Amino acid sequence: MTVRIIGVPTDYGQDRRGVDMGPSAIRYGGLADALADAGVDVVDDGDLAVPRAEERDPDSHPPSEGNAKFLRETEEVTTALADHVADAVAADETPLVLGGDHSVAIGSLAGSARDAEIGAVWFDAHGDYNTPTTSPSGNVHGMPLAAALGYGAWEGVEWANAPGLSEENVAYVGLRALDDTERAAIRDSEMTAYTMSDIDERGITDVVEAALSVAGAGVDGVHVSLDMDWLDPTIAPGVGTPVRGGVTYREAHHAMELVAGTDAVRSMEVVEVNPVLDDSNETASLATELVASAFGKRIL
Ligand code: EXY
Ligand code: MN
Ligand code: MN
Ligand code: MN
Repeated sequence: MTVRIIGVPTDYGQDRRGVDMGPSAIRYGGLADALADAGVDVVDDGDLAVPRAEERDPDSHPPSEGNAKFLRETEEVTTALADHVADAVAADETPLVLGGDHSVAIGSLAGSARDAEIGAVWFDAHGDYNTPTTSPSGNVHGMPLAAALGYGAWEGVEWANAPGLSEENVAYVGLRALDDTERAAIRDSEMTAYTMSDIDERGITDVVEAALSVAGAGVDGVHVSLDMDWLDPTIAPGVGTPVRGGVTYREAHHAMELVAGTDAVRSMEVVEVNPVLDDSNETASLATELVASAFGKRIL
C-alpha cells in the first residue's frame, strides 16, 4: 500500500489561531517513522497553498449563503484538495490528509467520492452537521459533513457536495457535543450515530465494528475522518474545541486497529491538531501513532 500525504494548513474554519501548524506538528511528531512502522510506502506531497485568514475578508460571500465565514477560501482550498485526493485514489494510493481544521474534510470527501460510492466513519466529539443557516458560530469546521451530504443550505453547492457519499453510509463514533438544531437534523437523517454513551454501554469494539459495517455496506471504500478532539482532552490537549469525556488512549488505538482490519480504507484525514494549544506536541505525536494503527501497525 502507498500512502500519499497531503498537508492542508487551514485555520479559517474556526476561531483559534495555530491549527494551521497542524501538518508541520504531525510531521515533526514522527509521522514518517510511524508509517514506516506500519509497513506502508509513503509519498509526501507537502502542503497545499492556503490563504492567510488575516489577509482575507471572512464575509466576502453573498448574504444568501448565511453566516459561514471564509466560504470563498474554503471553496478555493477544498476544490484543490479534492483534485489531489481523487488523483491519489485513481493511482491506487491511499490519501492521508493532514489538517488544519475540519473544514478540509469537504475536499477529502469530494475527492474520495468523485468516481465511487463511499462511506465515512466520523471519529469526533462533534457532529459537524451545521449549515450556514443553522451554525451558531459561522465556523465551517462545524459543517463539513452537512456540506458533503448536501444537507439544508448546502444543497446544490456543487463544490462542497460529495457525489458518491450518502447518509446511510455515514457513521459517527464518540459524539458528545451537539447543537440543538444539529441534534435534530442528525436524528432526522439516515446517518448512524454512536455517542460516548454507546461506547460506555457496548464497548469500543462493538461500536467501531458496527460503524465500519454501516460505512462499508455496498460501497467501494470508506473515508476515515479522525478529529483529534474525539479523544479525551487529558491525552489530546492540543485541539481548539476540547470536550471532556472522550475516548482513552487504548480505546483510540483499538478503534484504529479495527479500521486497519477492514482493508476498506479508501482515504483518511487527521485534523484539528493545534500545536499552540498542545503540551510538548503530544497531540501531534498521538495523531501519528493512531494513523500508524489505522494503516496496520501491530505490536507483535
Ligand atoms: N457545533 C459547534 C459549531 O458548529 O460551531 C462547534 C463545532 C466544532 C467542530 C469541531 C471540529 O469538530
Ligand atoms: Mn457572511
Ligand atoms: Mn470535527
Ligand atoms: Mn470535533
